[in-house]
Amino acid sequence: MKLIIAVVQRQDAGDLIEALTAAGHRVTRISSEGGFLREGNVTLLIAAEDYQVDPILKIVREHCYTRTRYVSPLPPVAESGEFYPPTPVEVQVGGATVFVVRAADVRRLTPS
Ligand code: 2BA
Repeated sequence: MKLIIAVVQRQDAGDLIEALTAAGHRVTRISSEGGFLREGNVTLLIAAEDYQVDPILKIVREHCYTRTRYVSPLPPVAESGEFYPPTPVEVQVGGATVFVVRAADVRRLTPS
């Protein structure tokens, strides 16, 4: 059994979750934020049997797109009176960052 942790862009999350649930997978959506861009993204938790991992990754690949973002880096330390307009740096974000980790067990607990 595996736990798939997928960090995806918010714009892709809705369609991806729909496709995963339509294929019979259980998904938990967590709102998250990337440490580099400090922008909201979405982290999905998907517990799956080993044989389901490749089909799940295929669905993730099909629904997550690469997008270009521009980041303004901090300007260098300037002498007083000098002005350095920050030059935006191009960054490619996505498709998805995926961690596949071994899960010992998945239990759904109900009151006995
Ligand atoms: P962020 O940390 O906001 O990163 C957004 C994008 O910025 C990254 O896209 C990457 O292209 C770039 N980037 C990140 N750190 C950088 C750095 N130190 N120098 C230059 N460029 C950098 P992705 O690689 O597609 O990552 C998208 C999001 O996935 C990340 O958002 C973060 O939330 C998550 N992520 C990526 N790699 C991770 C890792 N090793 N561990 C945990 N989360 C990760």
